[in-house]
Amino acid sequence: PRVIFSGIQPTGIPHLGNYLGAIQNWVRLQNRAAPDDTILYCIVGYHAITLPQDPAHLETERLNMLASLLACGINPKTSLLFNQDQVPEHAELAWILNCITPMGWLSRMTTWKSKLAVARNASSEDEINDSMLNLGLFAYPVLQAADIMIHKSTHVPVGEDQTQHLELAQDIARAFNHKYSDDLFPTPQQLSTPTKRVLSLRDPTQKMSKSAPSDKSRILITDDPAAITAKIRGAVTDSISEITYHPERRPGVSNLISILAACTSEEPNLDLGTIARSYQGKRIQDLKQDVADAVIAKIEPIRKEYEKIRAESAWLRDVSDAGDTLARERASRTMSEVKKTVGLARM
Ligand code: AQP
Repeated sequence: PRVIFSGIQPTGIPHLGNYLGAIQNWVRLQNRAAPDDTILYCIVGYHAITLPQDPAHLETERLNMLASLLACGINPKTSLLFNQDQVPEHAELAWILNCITPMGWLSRMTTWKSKLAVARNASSEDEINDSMLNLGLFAYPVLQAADIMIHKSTHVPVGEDQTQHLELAQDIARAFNHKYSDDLFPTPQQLSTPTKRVLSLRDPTQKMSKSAPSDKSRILITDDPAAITAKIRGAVTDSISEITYHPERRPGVSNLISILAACTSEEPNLDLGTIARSYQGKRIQDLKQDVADAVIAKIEPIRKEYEKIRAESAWLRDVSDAGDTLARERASRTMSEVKKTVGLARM
């Protein structure tokens, strides 16, 4: 039987990239699961605090994320939906994994390298601006590995941008098994979505992201039709009037075509060049109008559901308490095995 696991940071309302790249697939997996599959989805507060967060704001964002996942179709009766930060075993296993993970493996992570580059640029001298980097940020992928491993997960649905972290989790699981015990942890497999990385609407060389400074760079699952239309109309493209699909040369237009395909079809091998050709003789405004309509059709039911669910605070807390309790029971069973394996069992 499969153990399907994934997580998301409570760093803002999910955007179209989070939805098309991850959450939509989580819902599909949940709805098509075999009776003996276990499905776990969590909100990873411990990851969120690797960057500065205002405590009151973080509390709100955690509830917003819970409401968002439920609005997108995660069913707490079939999926174990919980808060990673309420299951201390995640952090406890991360510590043990820290002790077997070479620093070189973490230095190679592109997410770390880009954070390092930003810190270097922010510094007046050729030194690193130390205050922008912390140990948690460096060890972020180890905590991810612990999240996956503490539940003995076999399958991890994440966006294409997470492949390197998932490969690291596989290496860490293998390293633990090799050092201590041959079969305690399964090697987790990535389950990718057919959707390409969704790019920022303001800077199509970057991915769409919750924490990018401009609100106009992302479409949120809570945006109303007018906001969606305005953001798509304002999407940065290029000066060529023809519509063609060229992700490298024309990332802005190609991103719009890819969003259109993802919102209108479930076909994984759709030829995006064919879609582009169907716009021959048309203007970029025509494409943008179709993209806006397709995104609205996808997002509007979710937005309405979110408004309803977010008002039910008592129910949200019940869902969260029930999930946290079950996840903790599960995680503590693995933790006992791990502590025994490494020589830290109860005396
Ligand atoms: N632009 C994207 N396109 C496709 N998939 C994406 N994901 C994120 N951005 C895109 C997928 O969303 C899931 C949850 O991501 P996360 O919240 O854990 O962290 P992240 O990848 O760092 O996402 P953000 O939106 O960029 O958040 P911030 O700005 O807080 O760092 C993952 O499965 C990811 O693949």
